[in-house]
Amino acid sequence: MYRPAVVRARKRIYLEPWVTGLIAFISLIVLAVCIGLIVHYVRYNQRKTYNYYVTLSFTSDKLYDEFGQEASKNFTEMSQKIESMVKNAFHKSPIRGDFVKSHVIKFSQEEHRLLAHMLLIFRFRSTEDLETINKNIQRFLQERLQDAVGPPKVDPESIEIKKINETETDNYLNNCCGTRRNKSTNQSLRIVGGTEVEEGEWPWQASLQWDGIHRCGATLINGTWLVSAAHCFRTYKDPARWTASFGVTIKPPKMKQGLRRIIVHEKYNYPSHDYDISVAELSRPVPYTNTVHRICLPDASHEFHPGDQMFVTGFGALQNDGNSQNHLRQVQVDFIDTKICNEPQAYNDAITPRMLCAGSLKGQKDACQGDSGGPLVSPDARDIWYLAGIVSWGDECGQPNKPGVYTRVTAFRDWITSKTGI
Ligand code: 4AZ
Repeated sequence: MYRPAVVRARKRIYLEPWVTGLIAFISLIVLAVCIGLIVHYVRYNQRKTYNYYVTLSFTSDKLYDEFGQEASKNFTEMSQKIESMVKNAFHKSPIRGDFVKSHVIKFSQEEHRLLAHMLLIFRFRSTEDLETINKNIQRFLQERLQDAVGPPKVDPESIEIKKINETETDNYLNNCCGTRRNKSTNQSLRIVGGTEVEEGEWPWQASLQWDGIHRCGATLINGTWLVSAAHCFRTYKDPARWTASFGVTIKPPKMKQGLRRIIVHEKYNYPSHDYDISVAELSRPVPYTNTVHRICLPDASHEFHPGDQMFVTGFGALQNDGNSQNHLRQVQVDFIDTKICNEPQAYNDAITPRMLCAGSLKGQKDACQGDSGGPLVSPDARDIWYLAGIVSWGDECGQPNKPGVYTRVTAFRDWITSKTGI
């Protein structure tokens, strides 16, 4: 059956020009309000870092001589107590969310007063007024430290705070031993095949080069002295042909310096590798920067334990008899008890009291050729890093039951002082 097609006429809506104008106007206003709100939200939530240099006087049951020396156990204990008192002072204040950290950089003794010098770091919303912020910080410190239980006991009236810029803060931190700026969270399994590190992660690492070719690692312990292994200098002795480079790549380096003097331990023994330690003096001091500065040396009495976090770093080979690397690598290793390391299936009593073992009994986490002389490091509770060992020897690299063997730095703490004054 035939059905006629139904053709519908389309209706067109014509808006009056003033209605179109009104809609456009309202749309523009809505858009402007949205942009305004977004800008306000971003600006309000953007936080800016504010750094302060704070000095405060305190009384203690300990004498200055007992805790004044940087990186000593007593220095760390006193710093930790004062840092947590300050942290707690802000934790009970309205600016607790803005507090980032407190860091003692040194102690001093002036006119029978003990002074702690510290950095305070905050992140405030950028809308807040500087004057008010400064006043509040001073007020909270004075009020809350008055009630803080000691020892040490802080004199609230003595607190002085001064705003400092980022460069000044960096300079203070770079002058402290064992501080790190750039910390990546990705952990590699081993130098053998592990990940490359970022600039500034291990700022004390040096590469020792003979006639421009990487031979060994070393660790910066102050502006002019490096610690390394004795065996690095067994056949290559002339300091004039050695250079030390700094930075995460050997080529190009961040800094390069000649060696003036090499001191090898008098009792170094080959092939047992006992007393495998040396110190080398740079021909000129290296200026401390975010990417080049010194590590802390542990007290002679310090004991590292299984379970302590440890890393070894180096430009060494990725596998036994492999080539050295241009880019620095890291590996997290476990401290291994000497008793276990001396068992027959491991090193069968070859580990002397001047050595320590680290790696993994399962293998794989290890240093290798070219890492020799470089640092095995461990952090304390304040996240300050210490030199625990010097890459020394091992049976190949990454083998099961054959962990890396390191020179035990605590056994040479006094020897290092006798040669370098550090
Ligand atoms: C070396 O020959 C070497 N697996 C360094 C470290 C280790 C082995 C050898 C540890 O420089």
